[in-house]
Amino acid sequence: MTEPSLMTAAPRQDLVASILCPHCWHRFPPEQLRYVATSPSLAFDHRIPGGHMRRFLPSRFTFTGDAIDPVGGTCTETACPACHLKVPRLLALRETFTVSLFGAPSSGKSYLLAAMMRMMHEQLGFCRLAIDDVDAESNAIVRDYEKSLFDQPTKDSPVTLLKTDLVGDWYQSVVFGGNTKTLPKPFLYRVDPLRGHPALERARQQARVLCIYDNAGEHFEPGGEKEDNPVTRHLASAQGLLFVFDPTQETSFRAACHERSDDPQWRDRRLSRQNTVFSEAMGRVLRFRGLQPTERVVTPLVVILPKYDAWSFLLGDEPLPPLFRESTAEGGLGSLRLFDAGAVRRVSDACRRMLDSHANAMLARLDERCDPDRTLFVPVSATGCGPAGQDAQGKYYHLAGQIAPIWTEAPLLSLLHGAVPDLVPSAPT
Ligand SMILES: Nc1nc2c(ncn2[C@@H]2O[C@H](COP(=O)(O)OP(=O)(O)OP(=O)(O)O)[C@@H](O)[C@H]2O)c(=O)[nH]1
Ligand SMILES: [Mg+2]
Ligand SMILES: [Zn+2]
Repeated sequence: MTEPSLMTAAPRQDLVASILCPHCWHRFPPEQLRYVATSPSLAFDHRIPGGHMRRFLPSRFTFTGDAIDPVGGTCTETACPACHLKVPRLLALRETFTVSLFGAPSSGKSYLLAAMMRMMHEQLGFCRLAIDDVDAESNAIVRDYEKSLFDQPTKDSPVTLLKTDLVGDWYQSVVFGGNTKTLPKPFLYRVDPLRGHPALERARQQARVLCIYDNAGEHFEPGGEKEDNPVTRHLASAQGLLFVFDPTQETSFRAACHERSDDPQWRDRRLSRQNTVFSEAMGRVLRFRGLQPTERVVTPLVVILPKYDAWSFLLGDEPLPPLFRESTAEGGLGSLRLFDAGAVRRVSDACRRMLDSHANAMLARLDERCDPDRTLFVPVSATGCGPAGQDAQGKYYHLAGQIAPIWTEAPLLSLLHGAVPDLVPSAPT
C-alpha cells in the first residue's frame, strides 16, 4: 500500500526542475506539492478559510500512486505548499508559459480574453494543436465570458460582460500568519501537438501549460496594488506581456476618428491615462524582479490595439491579411494551417507608423521602456463591431449575431511562437 507516489512513479527526468505557483508565485520543487485530503473529517485548512479540505505532505500512497490522507482517503488533487491553493499535477510535468494581460479600465481586456480563447479553441485544431482546460473549474470565469459572447439563444440577444471587479470571483483569499492576502485566479490551459503536426516529437518537448490572468484595470493604476493584495505580481514572472492600449480612450485618436466611426466610445467621458498605466506596469516588472528602475524590460511585449473595428481606416482600406497559410500535413493526414508570423510582423510595422502619427508620445515611451526588437503591435477586435446601444445602467451592449472577432488569437500565438517555435507550426517568413 505504500510506494510509489505520483512523483516517484513518473521517471525523474519527466519532472520539471521547479514549479512556480500560479497563485502566489512561490517557487518549489515538485516533490513538495501538497495533496488535498478527501476524508470528510479533514474539512479544515489553516490557510484557506471556509472549510476547505486539509493540505498535507503524503507519506502513504496507493499502488497506483495516489496519496492517502491521514484518515485513509485516496487523494488525487495537489496544492501549493505555501498558499495551499490548488496546483494541478500537470505543472510538475511540463513548463508553464505565463502571460500577463494588462491595460486601463474598459480598454477591452475581458472581451479580448473571451474572444482570444474562443478563437484559439476554434483555430488551433487546424494547426494540429489542441488547447484544453487544465482544470475546468478554475477556468469557469473565462468559459462564462465565452458563453456570454458566443453562445446566445438568438442573434438579437444583447450581450455584455461584467466589468472585472477589484474583489470577488476573480480572486481568492488565503491567510498567512493572521493576515489575509488576495490573489488573482490564474486561468490554465494545456497546449499539445496532435497527429499531423509537422514536428511532432520536437513539439511534444515544447508542450506548455499556458497561464493567464484577468485583472481589473484599476489594479494597474498607481497605488492599485497593496502588500496584502499582490494581484499583479504575475507581471514579474511573465514570459510574455500583453498591453492593451485602447485608441478610443486617447484624445489624439478621438480627433482622428470620431467623425468616421459612430462607436459611442469615442465620446465616452471615460479617458484613462494609459501612458501612466504602462509606465506603472513596467515599474512593477522591474521592482518585483529586483532590477533597477532605469533598466529596460526585455520580456517580449505585444502592444494590443483593441476595438480595431472602430479605427480600421487608420491602417488603410485593406482588411487585415489572413493569420494562417494553408498547407498539407505529411503522410496523407489532410490539411494543415501554418501561423504566418511574417504577416503579423508586417501589420505590426504598419501599426507602428500609424502610432507615430497618432500616439507619438506613447510610442516613444514604449521604445524607451521595452526592447523595440521584442515589441509587436497587433490590432484586434473582440467583437468585430461597435456596441449596439446602452442598457438601463448605461453599460454598452453588443448584439450576439453581430459578434465576429478579428485577429484575437494573434497576440498569444505570436508570443507562443516566439518562445516555443517548434510547438506552433508556422509558415516560412
Ligand atoms: N467597438 C468595440 N468595443 C469593444 C470591443 N471589445 C470591448 N469593447 C467595449 O469595451 C468596453 C470595455 O470592455 P471590457 O473587456 O469590459 O474592458 P476591461 O479592460 O476588461 O475593463 P475592466 O474590467 O474595467 O478593467 C465594453 O463596454 C465593450 O463594449 C471591440 O472589439 N470593439
Ligand atoms: Mg475586465
Ligand atoms: Zn502558492
